[in-house]
Amino acid sequence: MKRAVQLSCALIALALSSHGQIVLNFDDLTLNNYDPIPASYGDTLVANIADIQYRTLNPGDFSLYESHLEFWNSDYGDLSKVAYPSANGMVGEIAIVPAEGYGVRLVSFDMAGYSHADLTNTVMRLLDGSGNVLQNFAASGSVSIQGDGTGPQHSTFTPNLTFAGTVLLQWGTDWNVGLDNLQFEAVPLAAIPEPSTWALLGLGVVGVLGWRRWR
Ligand SMILES: [Ca+2]
Ligand SMILES: [Ca+2]
Ligand SMILES: [Ca+2]
Repeated sequence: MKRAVQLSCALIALALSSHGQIVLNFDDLTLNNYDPIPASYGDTLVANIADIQYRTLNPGDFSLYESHLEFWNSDYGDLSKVAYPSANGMVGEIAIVPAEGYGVRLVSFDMAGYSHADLTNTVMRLLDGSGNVLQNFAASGSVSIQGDGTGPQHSTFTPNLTFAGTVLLQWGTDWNVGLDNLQFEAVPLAAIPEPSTWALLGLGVVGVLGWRRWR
């Protein structure tokens, strides 16, 4: 029993360690404003991530509008080379699809308003591959995004969310809010405790304590 608990603790420590993180920043792309972000962009940048996908969605039902995001070089706050939805009023989406046996830890991302403007997202959330909301930043209706230089010239969000499958980031509906510096990594499924695992671990700790007391 004790050995099992130590093993579980070791796996949890692995889940919390940081290694193999990537920052998707679009900075190595040479494109014109309004160009689509290539569908293959970022696919080979990090081990154990099978695919990164870019989409623009309709705002009402989140159905597909176009199978890409667009690229802009500058003036989204102090960010350069950013991604934004392909039409105004739409929702941008990036999907991080892990390889078999892996999940995703989404560490952080930056957003800023064009052109050097403070704006708002009315949609900003993380979802799993089935469309279940994992985290809703706009639960109160909107999220302020910096950009005008009065205060920070961009906003940084640090969800640090680990999930045992595909993670989607959606934001909108103003195409003058751009995304940059999306930081994430692949995490082995074995290192991602599920709620039931936590419960078993708790029982294990109780068991060890009980065993010690009995001794
Ligand atoms: Ca891709
Ligand atoms: Ca960039
Ligand atoms: Ca400001």
